[in-house]
Amino acid sequence: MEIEEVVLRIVETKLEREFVTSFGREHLRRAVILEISGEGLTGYGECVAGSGPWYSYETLQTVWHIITDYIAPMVLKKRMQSPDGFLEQVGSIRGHNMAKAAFEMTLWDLHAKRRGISLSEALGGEKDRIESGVSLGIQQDFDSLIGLIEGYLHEGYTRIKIKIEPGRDVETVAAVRDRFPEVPIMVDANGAYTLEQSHIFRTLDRYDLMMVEQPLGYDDLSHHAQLQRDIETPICLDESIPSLHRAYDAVALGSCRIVNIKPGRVGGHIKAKSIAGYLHRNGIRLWVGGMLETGIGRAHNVALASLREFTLPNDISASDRYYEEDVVDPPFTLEKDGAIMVPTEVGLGVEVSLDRLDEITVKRETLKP
Ligand code: OSB
Ligand code: MG
Repeated sequence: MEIEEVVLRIVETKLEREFVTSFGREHLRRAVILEISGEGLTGYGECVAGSGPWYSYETLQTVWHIITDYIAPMVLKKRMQSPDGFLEQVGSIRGHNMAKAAFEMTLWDLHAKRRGISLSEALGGEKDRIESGVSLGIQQDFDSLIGLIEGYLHEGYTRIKIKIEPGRDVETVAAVRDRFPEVPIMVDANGAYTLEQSHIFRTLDRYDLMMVEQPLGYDDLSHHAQLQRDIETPICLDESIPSLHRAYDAVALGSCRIVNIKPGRVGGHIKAKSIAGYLHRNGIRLWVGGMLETGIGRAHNVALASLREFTLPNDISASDRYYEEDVVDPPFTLEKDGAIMVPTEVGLGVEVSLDRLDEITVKRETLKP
């Protein structure tokens, strides 16, 4: 099909609750949203790049630049049978996975709509519901953390992820474990520690955590391998796995036992599927991570998580955990058993509310061949 138009926007929306990690705090979420149209159909996608280069070097502005100045000119005017050819078309662009992923994922929605099937089906998903966990930012004090966890457990979430950083780790985990002896708990350090601090993770071994996510630096696979040999708790990598080649390295070195795959981090759905397939065959357990997406990005993550390789609870929570009003209708909600249903309608399977999108748009540009 011919791509006739690409619309880029930056949207800005307030998070229900400030999100604090070892690399920063966020109250307003800004994101690039993409619309790609052709033959009377429109696909939607969302870019996971943040306002600053903290989680990754990409930012809203680098994504805007790479898409408008490089990706769109390479792709507009070209006939596109399916998203398969896209990565090859933009293969001369080094890195910038988040920009590529946003475009590729938008093409997947368009492709599924053209075939008249759901995105989950287009990707080869088999599950009709996915397991939902919740990720909590660093809190001011134990009481607010405990109170927050109580609330989420009451809502039905079956796994709690707590962000940690040096100085707010062992005591926090001990307090939470003491209050909730049976709840599946994991921690995420977003790369805030070094191998010299291994003793902290040896101590955390006492608290029966499901995993510790990204304890060491984002580019440090060999130290993760040393740490994994030293502790019992499985290490889960997030930032350290941006590509299939890093996945090969992590398996070869023994850097982790679990990986959190974010399609936006690895360059889109096709890359996510190939990394998931490889890791699954090599005994690494998987789940789908999140980046505080609006309903558009969430719908993409839900579709990916419906593949059978993803066996652990995902960082995909209900819409109201992130935003008072989502940009999709219906919003994502939690079932009684803590699951999220995989939409079965065509494409993303949820309606994108253009009115809501316009309300929160702060910048917009239309590109045509
Ligand atoms: O490390 O998983 C992370 C959000 C922004 C940047 C990095 C991370 C996160 C989360 C949020 O943990 C998970 C979610 O979207 O529910
Ligand atoms: Mg993480």
